Formats: sequence, C-alpha cells, structure tokens
Amino acid sequence: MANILIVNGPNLNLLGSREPGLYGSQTLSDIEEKLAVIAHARGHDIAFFQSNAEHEIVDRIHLAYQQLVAFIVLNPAAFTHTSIAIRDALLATRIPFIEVHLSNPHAREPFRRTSYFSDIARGVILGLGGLGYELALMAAMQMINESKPA
Ligand code: CA2
Repeated sequence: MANILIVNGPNLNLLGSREPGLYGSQTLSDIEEKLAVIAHARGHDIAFFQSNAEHEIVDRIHLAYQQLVAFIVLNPAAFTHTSIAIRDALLATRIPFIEVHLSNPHAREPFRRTSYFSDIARGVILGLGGLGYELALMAAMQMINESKPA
C-alpha cells in the first residue's frame, strides 16, 4: 500500500461548469471519484488537493513529504508556466510526479509551451482530458510497484 496525492492548480475547481469544449464536461469531483475507485481497487490510499493559491500548493507538497507520499499526479494549471516555487518544492522533497494537462498546451498560445515541470517529471500526459489523470495514476501505481524491493 502506498500514499498517492493528486494536486490540481488554479481554476480547475471550475471544471465541468465552463469551457467544456476545452476542458471536458466532467467536474473535478467526477474525476476524483474515478481515481479513488482505481487506487482503492489496487490497495492504495489516495488524497486530493486543489488550490488557487501557489503557496498552498507548496505547503501541500511539504506536507506530502512528511506523510511519506510515494507519488504525486499534478496538474499545475496556469502555474505550469510560471511557478519556480512549486518546482522547487518538488525538487526539495524529491517526490516523484507525473504532470497532467487536460488540454494540449502545445496546440494553444505560445506562452503555454513552456512548463516549469516537464523536465523534472517522471512523465507528462497532455490533451487527453480526464482520461489523462487515470492513465497517470495507472503509471504511478506501476512505478510504485516496480520500485519495491523484491
Ligand atoms: O490543460 C490543462 O490542464 C491546463 O493545465 C489548464 C490550465 C491552463 O492554464 C494550462 O495552460 C493548461 C487552466 C485551467 C483552467 O481551468 C478551467 C476549468 C474550467 C473552466 C475554466 C477554466
């Protein structure tokens, strides 16, 4: 059993209510419920965190380190393109993570092509909507299992 944390950045609390053409019609709760079913079926604990505030995400990553969280699935949202602070929290705690985006930032405005996370992520999933979180969770669980001593 491992602790897995799902972190979502600013405005993702609005999922399902606005811009469904870009971000899909599922709410964040819909996505989280599916992830909980997948993680629990494989005997893992899963926690969810969403914040519109950069420092709260930094603090949650610090707490995850104290809680021995084994893996983070992270959609930093707009902080993807700006946040050295969240990047530094991930580097400091060395918690492995997968970066997920609902949309494909490379198919949007040029400023979305820069990520402060992709080069330090174990993997990156773009443009698959809510399915991206499920695939990231599956990959995280496999990596957790593979890193266990035999
Ligand atoms: O595609 C993604 O997942 C993004 O991380 C979403 C961010 C955007 O800044 C990134 O470039 C790519 C924006 C999240 C906004 O979330 C909303 C959800 C519903 C309605 C309006 C905004």
